[in-house]
Amino acid sequence: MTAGAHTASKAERDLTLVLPAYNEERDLERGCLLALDALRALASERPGMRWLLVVASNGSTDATPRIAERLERRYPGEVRALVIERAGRGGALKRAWKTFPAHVLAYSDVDLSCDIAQLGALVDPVLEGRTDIAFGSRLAPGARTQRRAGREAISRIYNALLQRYLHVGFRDAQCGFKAVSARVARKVVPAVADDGWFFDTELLVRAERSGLRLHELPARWREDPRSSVRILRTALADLAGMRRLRSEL
Ligand SMILES: Nc1nc2c(ncn2[C@@H]2O[C@H](COP(=O)(O)OP(=O)(O)O)[C@@H](O)[C@H]2O)c(=O)[nH]1
Ligand SMILES: [Mg+2]
Repeated sequence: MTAGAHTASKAERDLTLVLPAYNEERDLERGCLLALDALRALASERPGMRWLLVVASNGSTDATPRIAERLERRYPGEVRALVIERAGRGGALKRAWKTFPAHVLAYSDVDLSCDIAQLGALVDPVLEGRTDIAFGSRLAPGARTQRRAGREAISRIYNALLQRYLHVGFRDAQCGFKAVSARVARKVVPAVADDGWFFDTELLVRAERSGLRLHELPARWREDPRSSVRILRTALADLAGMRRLRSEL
């Protein structure tokens, strides 16, 4: 580990990777096993690296929490299961990052739509102190993105609105593959009011406005057509979030 990483926080762990999970009984085990493989591979190339995989579920009505607890029992010291009362992906991430502190706090969608082989490329710039936030971007040059035309169009429109109305310098706020430093987790994450899907956007906008460094990683993204996003409701919440941020910042 570099000095940059160690001055960032007193946390003992180098990396906490969270899988936020909502009704994921079908995909959770597969996602967890592949994420474990990726973490072990990463650590084998970085001697002494300490990491933890956390499944953070809330609001699930299926077997997700039980599967997560089974995985925790099967992989002691490597997997932890966290069950949170209130629904929403952002709130789950906030809680998991706070409960399991590390020099780098990351998350990936359970369906691993963003190629988990990119984990090293995501976390290394933060671990080495070269950036404060790294995140997958499906709209950056060099990205390889497969998704339905409708989702692609909505994503492009949404990010164009962010550029126009909030003057952001990044291209894709919503990719489910992000990593932040312990400092961002301490200073910026608690200021993020949104606990749902807008959490990602608010985190990036607040970090950029605070003068922190953002690193966009061209994503290799293959959409899983199964989705928990309710498009209309989420789009309206995103617009309300944009309006709120514009008045607050
Ligand atoms: N903990 C938690 N995770 C959620 C919630 N809603 C969605 N997720 C997770 O967020 C990730 C992205 O969801 P997904 O349906 O794949 O979104 P999409 O790829 O944008 O269509 C998945 O890992 C979901 O399980 C929630 O309320 N709580
Ligand atoms: Mg998905």
